[in-house]
Amino acid sequence: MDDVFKLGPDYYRSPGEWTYKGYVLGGYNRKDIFECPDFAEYRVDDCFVVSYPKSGTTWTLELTQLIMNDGDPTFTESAHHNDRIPFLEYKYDEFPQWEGLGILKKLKSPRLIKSHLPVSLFPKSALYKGCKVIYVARNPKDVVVSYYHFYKTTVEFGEYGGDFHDFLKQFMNGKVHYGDWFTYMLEWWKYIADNDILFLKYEDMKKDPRLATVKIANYLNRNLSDEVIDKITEYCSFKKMKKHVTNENNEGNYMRKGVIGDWKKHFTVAENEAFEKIYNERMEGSGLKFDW
Ligand code: PPS
Repeated sequence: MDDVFKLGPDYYRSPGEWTYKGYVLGGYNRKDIFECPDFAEYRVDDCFVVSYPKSGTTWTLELTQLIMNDGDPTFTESAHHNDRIPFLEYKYDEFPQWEGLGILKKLKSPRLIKSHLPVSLFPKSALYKGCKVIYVARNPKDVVVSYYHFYKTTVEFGEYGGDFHDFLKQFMNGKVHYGDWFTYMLEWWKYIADNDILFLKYEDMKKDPRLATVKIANYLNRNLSDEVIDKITEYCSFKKMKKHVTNENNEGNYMRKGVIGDWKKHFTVAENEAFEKIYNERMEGSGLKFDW
């Protein structure tokens, strides 16, 4: 690791943090999801939206839920997104109402599920069953910026009080929830190449949000009119979503800025150079490119 990202032994650890097979996980990640992957009784028409945190998960979930409901926002507007979209591996004493499996079991099919699990920890039964999986990726410089702001404002992360530069070191050393971005991304990327998974990039969604809606609808075999596609896309614009997704507890941290390139306001020149070097080494040969 480049000196720029050298991490001391007293780096930040969030409450209840633990490690499983090399992946750092949060106190809100249930431990039994890996040992007993079948207990959610996955259904063939379940649809997962999977991503490394801060990559556009919430946006993709909202689009997908509206598509599943043919553009009707009644269900979307009925509750905060945490109450209507189960976060599979979430279980936290302070917010028992958001236990992912509890919500999942109450839902009617087809069910929409959020997960940040790396592919090696993802429930195999869901993958073998042929459940739909939509994977959304984002350029990691913007991911780490978004993650830093989320760590600062989120109870489950202990409301991190350090600065961005220390947080970047932790990120580059894989010492944040869900671990090393490069390992996570490359594992999923390999799996995506051989399986029927819809792969989306945050930056493409920003540049052509309507196309993202069309891609998700096609993947889910939903035949929607142009008018409904337009309506869903517009409903999920950053401005509109900020109004209907945030609540008092989470004001600002799910819907912060919603732009490409905010990293330019956070990285120093030296950090950017060191990041580029590591990025090129780690991603070499993957064929995966991002807009920065
Ligand atoms: S989480 O907590 O991991 O589920 O977060 P996630 O939803 O993956 O990522 C949050 C970032 O996505 C931005 N966002 C959007 N950008 C553009 N358009 C829409 N509709 C949208 N919805 C969410 C959100 O603002 C976070 O990025 P940052 O850079 O922090 O603004």
